[in-house]
Amino acid sequence: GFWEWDYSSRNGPSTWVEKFPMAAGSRQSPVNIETDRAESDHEALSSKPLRWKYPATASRKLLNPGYCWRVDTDGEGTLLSGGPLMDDIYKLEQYHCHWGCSDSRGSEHTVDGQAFAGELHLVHWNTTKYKTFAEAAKAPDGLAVLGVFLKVGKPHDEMDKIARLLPYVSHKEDCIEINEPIDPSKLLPDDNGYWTYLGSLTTPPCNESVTWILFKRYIEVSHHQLNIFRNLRKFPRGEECPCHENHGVVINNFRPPLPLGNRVLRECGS
Ligand code: SG7
Ligand code: ZN
Repeated sequence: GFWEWDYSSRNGPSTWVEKFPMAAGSRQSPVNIETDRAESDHEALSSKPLRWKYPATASRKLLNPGYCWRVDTDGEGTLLSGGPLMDDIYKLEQYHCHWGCSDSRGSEHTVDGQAFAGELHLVHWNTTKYKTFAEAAKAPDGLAVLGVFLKVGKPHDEMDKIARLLPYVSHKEDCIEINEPIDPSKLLPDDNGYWTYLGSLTTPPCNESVTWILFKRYIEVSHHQLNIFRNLRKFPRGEECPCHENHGVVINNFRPPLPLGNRVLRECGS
């Protein structure tokens, strides 16, 4: 069949560049956050605090695209602005997650070389400057992704709403409508200190269109909740598992860090 990118040894991150030349660019994500190197340019970032609004009713569908779980929103009433985004208004398009095979790996970004058990991404697009998500995804200031690190600890109530629905989208291409509201703001840490830098989508086509905003504080999810993520299948319902790797479950769906190069890493708050 057609070549499809994934996270396997065969079609994984090191091979993406063959079909997606952007993956070899100098503004790629994720990166390792060297906390010592972060510039705390207080005025520029804190003069406009980061603010967001996410009505729980905006979370519409839960899907398994075969390489993560994803919640698609209708964007209605959602907003992200301030901080590195200045006065531009971004809307929430979707949120999804990356995780490992064990609790010691799974995040895409690392902090001083340390990986977390997972990383939640809230993907937004700039509605001030662009007309559609697709148009924004091609522009250098088109997208903004909020990243939240996941650490294993106590179960997370809001994440549990997702975990309890995942068995209904166990196979690739499965999709259900969300009826019980899921509030993405409840998936964010209490403190809003963050690191920010200019980067890319972490999956093909690896567009260099993302302003990354990574919360310094992690949230806790339970080992059991992560195991539910690890039970998703990479292949469609009714199909035989085509892959001999890991019995076709979605694990280690993270891209390893790439060089920050001469990009600036900024921080705001603690
Ligand atoms: C996940 O990460 C998916 C992708 C997403 C990609 O694989 O959520 O979204 C879709 C529509 O499948 O790609 C264009 C896009 O949002 C990369 O997003 S990320 O950089 O935040 N990890
Ligand atoms: Zn992501």
